Amino acid sequence: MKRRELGLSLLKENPYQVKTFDEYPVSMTDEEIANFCKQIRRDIVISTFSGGSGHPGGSLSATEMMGVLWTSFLHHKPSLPTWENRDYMIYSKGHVSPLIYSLYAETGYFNRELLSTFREFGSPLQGHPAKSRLDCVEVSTGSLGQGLSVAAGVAMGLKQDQKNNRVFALCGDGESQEGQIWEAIMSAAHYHLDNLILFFDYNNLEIDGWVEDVMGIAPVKEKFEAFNWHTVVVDGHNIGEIKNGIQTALQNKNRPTVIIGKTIKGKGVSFMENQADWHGKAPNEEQMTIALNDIA
Ligand SMILES: Cc1ncc(C[n+]2csc(CCOP(=O)(O)OP(=O)(O)O)c2C)c(N)n1
Repeated sequence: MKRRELGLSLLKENPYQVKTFDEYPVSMTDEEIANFCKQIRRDIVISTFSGGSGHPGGSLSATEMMGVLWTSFLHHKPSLPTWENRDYMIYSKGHVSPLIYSLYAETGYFNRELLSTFREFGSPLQGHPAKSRLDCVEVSTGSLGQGLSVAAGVAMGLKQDQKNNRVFALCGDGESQEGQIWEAIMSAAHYHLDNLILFFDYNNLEIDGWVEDVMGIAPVKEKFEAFNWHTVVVDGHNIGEIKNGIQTALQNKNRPTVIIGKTIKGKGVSFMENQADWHGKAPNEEQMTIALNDIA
């Protein structure tokens, strides 16, 4: 209980002056996006602290890729999650719910203070995003390997209906050890789904350690190319590179695009960086204080 109260009092603050808008995308400078991402990191740390559990590592690694997308490219309306002109964002690695909920909060789907109920019994903010609890969740995910197939199916349906909405997805490098991911990659290319853009969070770590030790996946770019995907490699923490990467992906025709983001698990929090141990663990109060200082 004490954790939730402390979390709530911290969430009442808005140190990076994040503003919300009626409709996205909006035009933001790289500095404004960087501040948005700092607020996202802060929320990830505070919500996992409040809940006493959760997945900070892979949430922090994907922060810039999602921060750029959500502010500057994704068409969405926080007051109307089912807006017919929205782009679809599907989190194949659904365990990064601290990141997902923070993106909703910081763009105005709900009040940031709700993040203090993360993983509380009865809260809409369950450990993995559940459409039955929260209508802005596009697809319930958490069982690794499935989300990309859903994204490919949505992209195919939009094409058949001759609609211009785009579909974005996020998957993890450890997640790509699931065979279903490669079935989705194969079918997305076969059906020429150029309205599908996948962010591949290449942080090199999974739950049990280094991806290459558990089950090697390299060379990732070459494998996607062999499956006939358009590939873009970016520094997944560099806002300018991510912007360029998305722009390139949006101009691409006839093939799906993967944006391979070279990232650091736990990015921005000194003691979490590159530590598999911080895959699915909450900070205590002392660790949270250090983390918030690191982010600032
Ligand atoms: C089908 C399935 N098996 C196992 C898990 C448990 N699990 C949750 S996260 C994770 C590791 C994922 O690694 P990665 O995709 O690299 O995620 P990231 O490092 O980006 O957080 C595992 C095995 C799961 N959620 N679903």
